Amino acid sequence: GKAKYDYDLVVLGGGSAGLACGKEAVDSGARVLCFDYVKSTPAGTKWGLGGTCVNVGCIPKKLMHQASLLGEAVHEAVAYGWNVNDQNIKPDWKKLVNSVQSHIKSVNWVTRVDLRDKKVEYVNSMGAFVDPHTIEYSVKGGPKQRVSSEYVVVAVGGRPRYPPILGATEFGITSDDIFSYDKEPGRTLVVGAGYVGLESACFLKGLGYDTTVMVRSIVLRGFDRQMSELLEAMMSERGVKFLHTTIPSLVERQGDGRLLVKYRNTTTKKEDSDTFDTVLWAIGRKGLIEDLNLPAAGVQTKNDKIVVDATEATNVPHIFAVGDIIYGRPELSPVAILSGRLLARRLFAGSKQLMDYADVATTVFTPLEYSCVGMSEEMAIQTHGQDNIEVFHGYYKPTEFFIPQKSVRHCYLKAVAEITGDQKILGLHYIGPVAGEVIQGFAAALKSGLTVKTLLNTVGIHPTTAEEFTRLSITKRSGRDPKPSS
Ligand code: FAD
Ligand code: NA7
Repeated sequence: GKAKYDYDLVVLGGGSAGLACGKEAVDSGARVLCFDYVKSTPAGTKWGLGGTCVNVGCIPKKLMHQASLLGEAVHEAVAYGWNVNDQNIKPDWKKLVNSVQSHIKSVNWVTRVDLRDKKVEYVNSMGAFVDPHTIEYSVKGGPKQRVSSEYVVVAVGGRPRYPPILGATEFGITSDDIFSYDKEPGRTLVVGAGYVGLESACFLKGLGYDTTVMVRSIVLRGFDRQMSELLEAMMSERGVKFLHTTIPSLVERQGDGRLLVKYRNTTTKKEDSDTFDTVLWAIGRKGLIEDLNLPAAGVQTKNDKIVVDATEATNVPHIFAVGDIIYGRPELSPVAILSGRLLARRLFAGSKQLMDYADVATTVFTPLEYSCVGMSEEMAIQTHGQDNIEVFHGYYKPTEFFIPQKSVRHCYLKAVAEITGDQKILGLHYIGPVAGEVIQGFAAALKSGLTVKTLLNTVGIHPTTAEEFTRLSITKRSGRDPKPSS
């Protein structure tokens, strides 16, 4: 008979979460329509299908990170006997941006073809609720149209925030602009010391631009304190400057075109100012709930996010939310993808499996990267008590650092474990080369109940840096020096 609704599933947002959910639903026989639309930034930047990760997040970030690492590697190559003239080497910013953007364009294209092949209908438009089962949209300024759906999945993600100060949107840019920025960043002020701020500051510094990070409170709030401070020290060693306990108050364009930033140190109360070519806001992201007309559907929100239960259902049982738009969950692409896919399987393939948000590994892509899985030391102390945890730690020297005499001062790792029995591991933390590659495998082990006993009975792969995890013999409690002897 005639279906009650036009579609089984309408997905709002074609990013990591929405596309994964839509594609999986079609695989289970559902009729799916996906809306995706990108509003341009105040600086005029726009992009294609695929969401934040592909266009203005993980992917371009990793490419710029790589570009910056290669700059370091050129100097190391000389020590290894390569005849390269490493004096005055400079990146060509425009060429880098072009390379990054053409990769993104190819991913946009593949994404589109994939949707067509999988028969996920796609409309390049914003979608908004008119009632709990009906979405209104219009294509390219055309007339308003409506579709109805049995289920609606909200996967609209977020966008960078701007501070409420004069000149912020007019003169500042964000991570939404930097990866396609058509002029060289030059002397740059990065405001915000979260994950995005630190990564941006590092690739800009690595590419040769004078970079300052303005920190309101502490770097990497939410991450392990010791590791975060070590990371900051590593950045300082590479010449990234920090303005501590400082907040901006004004951005102005000077006669010479450069940007004058006024700011205030909240500890000393001192006002100051400096001049930059680029000001990059990295003060966090806000969920894109404004354009959804959620009141028409009766969906509950908290701050700028959507509240869901363990099944990703909102307070309206047939409306769900996945990805960055969910309140209180990690803002990471693989989290968005897996939760979207599992939701589709529950809706259309009879699955009961819930998304497990615990022990999700993550990496901060700074020149020495920081990766971790599980609890920070603070969290372990808070949940288990100081007396019930043991922290194994050590500094180490990557073999490949010796020849170019690269600093090993910040190569450090630790395992936070229960103190009794086989010492179940609660968290693993590593600063060093290719941290994400190192931690990914250990993340699966930790999810399988990894203990210190097992870890120390695992034979290492020599010579790697990951093998340091199999040699963690010094506990913090012992007071022994965690520095390597050789
Ligand atoms: P998004 O990918 O943001 O997709 C939402 C889509 O919906 C967007 O295209 C949006 O324009 C569209 N939309 C919004 N409202 C509507 C509407 N009403 N109608 C139709 N469409 C709408 N994660 C990692 O795992 N690793 C990383 O290294 C990493 N690096 C990052 C670096 C940066 C600079 C940033 C900003 C993020 C990074 N992330 C990283 C986070 C990752 O990008 C996000 O977690 C992920 O993209 C979230 O996916 P999503 O589907 O929830 O939202
Ligand atoms: P985060 O992790 O929320 O970090 C935001 C940073 O900006 C943090 O250091 C904040 O300091 C700082 N901040 C926030 N508001 C202001 C204002 N008004 N002025 C100055 N500084 C401010 O966001 P990110 O964008 O880095 O990362 C979000 C996610 O995207 C992350 O989880 C990744 O997965 C990708 P605070 O600590 O609040 O004092």
